[in-house]
Amino acid sequence: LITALAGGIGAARFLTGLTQIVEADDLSVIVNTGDDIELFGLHISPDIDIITYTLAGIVDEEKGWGVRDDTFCCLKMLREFGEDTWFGLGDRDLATHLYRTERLKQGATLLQITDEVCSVLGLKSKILPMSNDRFETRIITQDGSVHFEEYFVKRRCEDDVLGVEFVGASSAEPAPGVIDAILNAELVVVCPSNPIVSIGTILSVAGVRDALKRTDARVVGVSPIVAGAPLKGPADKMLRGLGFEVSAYGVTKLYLDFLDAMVIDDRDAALKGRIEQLGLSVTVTNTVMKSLLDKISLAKIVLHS
Ligand code: FO1
Repeated sequence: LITALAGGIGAARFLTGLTQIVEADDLSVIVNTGDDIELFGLHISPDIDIITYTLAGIVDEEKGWGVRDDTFCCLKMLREFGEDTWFGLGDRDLATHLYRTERLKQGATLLQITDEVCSVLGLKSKILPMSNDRFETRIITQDGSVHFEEYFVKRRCEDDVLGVEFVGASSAEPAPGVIDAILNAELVVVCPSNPIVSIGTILSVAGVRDALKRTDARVVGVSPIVAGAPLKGPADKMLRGLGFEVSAYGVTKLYLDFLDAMVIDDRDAALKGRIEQLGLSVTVTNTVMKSLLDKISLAKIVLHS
């Protein structure tokens, strides 16, 4: 049994490789819900959808999010009505948000709805929202606090990150199955996702960090930072803004209390000794996943780290 901790695009790429070499029903993925946002009255769970669409083989691979070949007619019409349409909601993708919102109104939990969507899309792996409870990541900028997606998409990560807020973290319970997925796994993989706003959110949910420390599973991290920068997204700005070293070493230190091994990129080979001195084993390999072969090779290395 393998359990992965995942954010959005980086994790989805890695999991594409992993699902080529392990049985899909041996895999559970605990997904960040801190990016969840309400727009036009709809509950949107960007990371859950990215992982679901990717594992279902329907993601728009070029963008890394949304449904392949989607159209944007609804959004265009909303724009004509004068609405602010900074978040790209495709027509097929909107069906997921409409369904989720309707089911939430009927009293279903995020986990139940995720199960339903996965079942319709034929997914064999278990996708677990980190929590059924409201959780919202907000970024403190010079203009005040903004929702993570507003910082990320609307403001294009241009603000300096003065702080990060996890609204709801103190009361968020892990979704049913999250703690068991960590405790019952043989391997836990911390995907190459943003250590603050994708993995940090999951770690802030009650009991998750403790389960990672207690589990007998081997816990392996994959660094999302390569040669001092993330391949995509604002992880460098965030780490720097919060006073952490922007490197595979800095990421390792954030996970040190529960990690057994770390996988870092060839370009960071010089950091191997320093990370090993923290007391864990380090594998150096290509972590930049361009082709399917890159994804599979990395997954194989992680399985044997
Ligand atoms: N990312 C963007 O850069 N621009 C968008 O307009 C956008 C829309 C979007 C819609 C649905 C969805 O599931 C994801 C979407 N994303 C978009 C990706 C998302 O903002 C981020 O990649 C994650 O939240 C970070 O993990």
